[in-house]
Amino acid sequence: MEFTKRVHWVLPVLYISCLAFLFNTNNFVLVVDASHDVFSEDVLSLSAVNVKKEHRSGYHFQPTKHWINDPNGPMYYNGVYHLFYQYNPKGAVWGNIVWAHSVSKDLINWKKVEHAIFPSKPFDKYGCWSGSATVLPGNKPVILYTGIVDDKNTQVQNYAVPANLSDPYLREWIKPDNNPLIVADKAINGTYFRDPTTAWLGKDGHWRISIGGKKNNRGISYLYKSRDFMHWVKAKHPLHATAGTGNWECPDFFPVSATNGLDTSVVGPNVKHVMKVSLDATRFEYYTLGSYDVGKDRYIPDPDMIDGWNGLRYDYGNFYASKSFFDPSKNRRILWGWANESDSTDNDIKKGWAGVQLIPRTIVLDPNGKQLLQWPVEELETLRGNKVELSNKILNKGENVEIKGITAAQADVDVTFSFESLDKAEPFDPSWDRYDAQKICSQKGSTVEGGLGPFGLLTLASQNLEEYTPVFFRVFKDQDKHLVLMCSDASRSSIKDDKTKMKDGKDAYRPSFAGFVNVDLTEKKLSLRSLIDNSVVESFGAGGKTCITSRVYPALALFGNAHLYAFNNGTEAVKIDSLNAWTMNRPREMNH
Ligand SMILES: *[C@@H]1O[C@H](CO)[C@@H](O)[C@H](O)[C@H]1NC(C)=O
Ligand SMILES: *[C@@H]1O[C@H](CO)[C@@H](O)[C@H](O)[C@H]1NC(C)=O
Ligand SMILES: *[C@@H]1O[C@H](CO)[C@@H](O)[C@H](O)[C@H]1NC(C)=O
Ligand SMILES: *[C@H]1O[C@@H](CO)[C@H](O)[C@@H](O)[C@@H]1NC(C)=O
Repeated sequence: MEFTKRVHWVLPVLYISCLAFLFNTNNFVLVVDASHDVFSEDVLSLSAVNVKKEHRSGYHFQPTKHWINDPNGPMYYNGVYHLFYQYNPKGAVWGNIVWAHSVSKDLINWKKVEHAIFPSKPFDKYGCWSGSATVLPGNKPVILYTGIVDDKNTQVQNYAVPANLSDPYLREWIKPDNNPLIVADKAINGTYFRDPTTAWLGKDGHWRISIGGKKNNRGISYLYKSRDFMHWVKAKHPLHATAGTGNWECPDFFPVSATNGLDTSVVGPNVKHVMKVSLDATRFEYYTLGSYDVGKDRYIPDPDMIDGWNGLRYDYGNFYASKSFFDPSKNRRILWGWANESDSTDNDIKKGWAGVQLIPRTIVLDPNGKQLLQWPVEELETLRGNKVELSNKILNKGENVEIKGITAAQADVDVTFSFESLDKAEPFDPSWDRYDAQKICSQKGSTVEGGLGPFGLLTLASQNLEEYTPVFFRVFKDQDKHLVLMCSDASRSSIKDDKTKMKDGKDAYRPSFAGFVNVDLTEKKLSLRSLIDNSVVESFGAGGKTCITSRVYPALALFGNAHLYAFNNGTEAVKIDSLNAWTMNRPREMNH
């Protein structure tokens, strides 16, 4: 993807080579609707002298310093997982992007190897942007990525192959001279033409890929076909397109089942397909479930799917530019997503780093056929250390219980709440926008007393609750059904006020992220798992039906001073049926 924004700030000329100005936001100048965040050379290459440890992740993937964004080309090859990612080797802002490369045998311990792809040829001289890997028959991996060929952001699609297939880590990648493989034709605006998917093989023996873009305000997933992977022809119709959605970045298209992962080429009467796009306009990721008409080579969302800004999201928080891959060693599909900082650019530069990759998630089809279920890969459990348990604990209105005995700043907590009745659920105000869960959560936060809920966890809490990030449920009654709202609310996450620091001049970005949970309440239970990691709170509601990630920067709840509570602020008592919480250890090896 391209790091674009609605509103862009560039540095004025006087600012260049004057580092003192870096921390003074007044020197930023507003430029509306440019295509890029533009930084001067000095900022692009500014290496923090001391990388700040505060708020760095303990077990989420993060390089030792500098900027990262999209995960690229994840794959499993000969017993090794490969993660490539967009990386600025020179500073903590977007720019100078290369494909950094790390390898792992367990998705948890990562070893950094040489950058795999970096600008060096006419077909990628101005940038090596996102793409995907495909393992071709004969066990031959190939990467497709977007190259930038000029200073106008013109995009083409290139390929790269390993220099030595016997190297277990595939350290070196070659970009052959017959690149670029695909250039935009006249019908395509070449500045909206990027992020090729993993290829899938049709019954006709032709490979297919999709590439994201837009025409006017219509988001498009272009379709290209090839017999030999080298010569690509645009199909008559796109794979999919939707009016009014704006530019599509990082499309992902793959089959799913309710039991296990499927290789990207699998089709069949009992297979559903997922079409995911990253919408540049909202900076969230949306998906629909549907069918792939192999005859017409078109994707058709199921009739009950919302195909647009009100649709299902992978995650209702800081989660973007994700990419999935099939892991044949465990027959599963794994999803990687990037979480940007909610911090200001000034703070990112001071910290010396920006961005983490979230914990890889296994994705399957919910047995109800209406959505996906996401769950942290099982390997994460190898990092679990000290454990505490709690069960059958009643929480009356206004009560909370501290979960002691773990490192609350770096923890995995899995809790199931139950309640006796749904009668006290508050009425759902008909004037609320059913699709703006975030707004409802910002009005009905954890401190606003309710009927059934709010109840959940207070993560990264300071001792006297001056700051905390609550992750909680609130149940509403809407005519004949109940609506379950899940919130991950950053609005009280830090007592430190950095209002002046946001580059758009707004208050610090502390959103009350929220989504609804399509869950059956017959058993009167709701479960919640949160992965807490210093500045990351990554949560999974009802077994992964609704996921929300928040990035937060506590001033008090740091390291050993962080606390974890379970709470209830609804008039209906809730019971903690069971709660298991673990201190999370650091991986032995993490990309150093
Ligand atoms: C390829 O990798 C293998 C295994 O690391 C190594 O033994 C061999 O020397 C490499 N070949 C070349 C041409 O570098
Ligand atoms: C392509 O998009 C860019 C960026 O919005 C715009 O400046 C340019 O005019 C477009 N080109 C064409 C041929 O429409
Ligand atoms: C519960 O509600 C009370 C009263 O509004 C408030 O003071 C308290 O902070 C709330 N608890 C939490 C955990 O938000
Ligand atoms: C992450 O950062 C916040 C604050 O700057 C922006 O508002 C988001 O749009 C951004 N998200 C992505 C995916 O870039």
